[in-house]
Amino acid sequence: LEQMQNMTIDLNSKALIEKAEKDGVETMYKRKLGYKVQCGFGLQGVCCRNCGMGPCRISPKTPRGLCGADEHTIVGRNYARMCAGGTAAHSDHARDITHTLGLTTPGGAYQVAEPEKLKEFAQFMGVDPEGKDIYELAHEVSEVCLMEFGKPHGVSKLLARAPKVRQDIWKEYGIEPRAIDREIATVMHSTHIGCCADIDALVHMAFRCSMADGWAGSMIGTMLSDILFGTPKPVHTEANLNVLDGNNVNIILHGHEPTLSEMIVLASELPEMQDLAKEVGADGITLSGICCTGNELTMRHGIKIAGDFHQQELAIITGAVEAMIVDVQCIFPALAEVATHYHTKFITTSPKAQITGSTYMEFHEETALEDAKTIVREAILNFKNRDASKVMVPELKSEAMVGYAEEAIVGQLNNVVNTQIDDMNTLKPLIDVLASGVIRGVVGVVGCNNARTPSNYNHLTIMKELIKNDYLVVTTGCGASAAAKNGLMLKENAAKYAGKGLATVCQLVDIPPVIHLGSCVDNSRILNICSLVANALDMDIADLPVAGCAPEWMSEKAIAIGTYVVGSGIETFLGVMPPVTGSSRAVEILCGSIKDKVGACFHVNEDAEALAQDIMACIEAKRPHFEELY
Ligand code: NFS
Repeated sequence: LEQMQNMTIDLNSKALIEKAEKDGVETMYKRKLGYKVQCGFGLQGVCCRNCGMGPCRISPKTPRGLCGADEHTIVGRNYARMCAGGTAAHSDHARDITHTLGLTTPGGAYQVAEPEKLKEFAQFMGVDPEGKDIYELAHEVSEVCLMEFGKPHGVSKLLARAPKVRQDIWKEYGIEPRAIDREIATVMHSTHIGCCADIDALVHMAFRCSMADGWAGSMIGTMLSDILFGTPKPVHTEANLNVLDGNNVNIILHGHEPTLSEMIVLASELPEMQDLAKEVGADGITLSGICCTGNELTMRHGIKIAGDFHQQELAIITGAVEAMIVDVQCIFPALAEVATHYHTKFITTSPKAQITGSTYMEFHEETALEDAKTIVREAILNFKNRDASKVMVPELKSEAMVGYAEEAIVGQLNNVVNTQIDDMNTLKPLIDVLASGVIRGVVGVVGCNNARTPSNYNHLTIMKELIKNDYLVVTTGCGASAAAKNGLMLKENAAKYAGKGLATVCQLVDIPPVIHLGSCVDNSRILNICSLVANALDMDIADLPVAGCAPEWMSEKAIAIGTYVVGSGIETFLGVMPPVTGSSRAVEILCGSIKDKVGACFHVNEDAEALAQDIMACIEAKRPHFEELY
């Protein structure tokens, strides 16, 4: 038990791991015990399963696969395929959002929440909004964005948001992504048996594909989500499993796409559903979120964050959850088994993520609200099956301020006293505090939980160290949940955790020292902010005192993100080694020479304290150049 409890630093999680043991329920923590030794070939990325002659594994005795592929080729192919997998996930999510924009109708389930943002974006995408009805325009923009997935000619239109110098760098290295689907298909083709066998070319392809994630798929996903559901604004919330309410029907939304979760929110607020909840003996309905759906909902509605990736099983183990509703990505198939020990309905909704043992209630955007009502009703009616003797809602939760979109950050910074601001959208305050060194730099600390490190440990260690030393932290994904659960997203805690400079800025500007920027798809907001600042200063993104960090990354999506962040000229620090160490050449390129091409590279250190120091040293080294340019 103690061994399992040591795999997380979250006290609620520790308590629930103990409960799981008592209840005889297997969790990830238990399974991890069984995986003492993980496959060394896999860890190094030198196992090739890309054809039926294999699997081939590179070792000193067998330095080549049956086709003759060496370790560099195998590692390069595996890495490129991870990038393709991640790009596919983010972009297919974005595709669904894009289709949904095409389904908007006045008064319908899906509407245009941000007409001005739509018009601006339409213009950017080459669609003239003049004289058009807003819904006509929405449908046209939807079509134009869908073309970004499969257009036969040209490169991503969204690259134009980046500074011109950056665009030139991409052109020069040849990583301007063409249609999103094409980049994914190209990687799958080139990594097929008997195709690309050159590590430089494989890395190049991995970068171009990942660029299609950051500078097309994810960016479209974020933009259109804002247009459909509203641009997030700072809002108060609470985080960690104590947000579950013992007297209410508890519905947890887990997964990624706001198209489903927004409808569940709408449905559960309907008087008929509230009445039904009372009829079954509950006080009301509590919605909460896990993973990125949780982030999207908390950003836009202040809906509480139940937990992060590593808490999904534990949430059910509280015994207080009527339904865990999921769509796509980061969903443990284990939830089906865990749910059998309690009354919880594990409801899958997407044809893309059906899971054996779940209750499958397919969700269609065309009949969104009706589908959502059916699902919510199912959850409410399950309340009577709750077994009080199995309920244990753990004690802890934290308050947090979340919901800082680009607009909110710029807007808040305009509150800085004593700066002459003539233009409401000026970035001057941010730039001033950065240039003067009051804030030393800005670091995006993002990404998953990984069972190779104690859950949340790397995130919190690094965030705390950074803010203590006056680095502003922005965060997304499960990193954001870690910060929210631990009080780092409260301005009131700035004095306690942040250095003097940052704490002062937090008070003046009314921001927390760690800023919630959204889901992982919303990492595109980071690209946007960097581009805005770089453009305003007539600099390249690589000139800015910023860095990216994924302390506990685990998914292919995270690898794609890391790769496009590096491609965007931002130094990127990983707290877990990706499976590339089997190729000295791959490591040399990714952690070194790629910098000659794109102005940044990866840095890996599995010691979180040391990684934080590495980040700060890297930014400090950038500062003189930045100050000089400024
Ligand atoms: Ni991001 Fe969202 Fe969490 Fe990792 Fe999964 S939820 S898209 S992949 S685990 S941060």
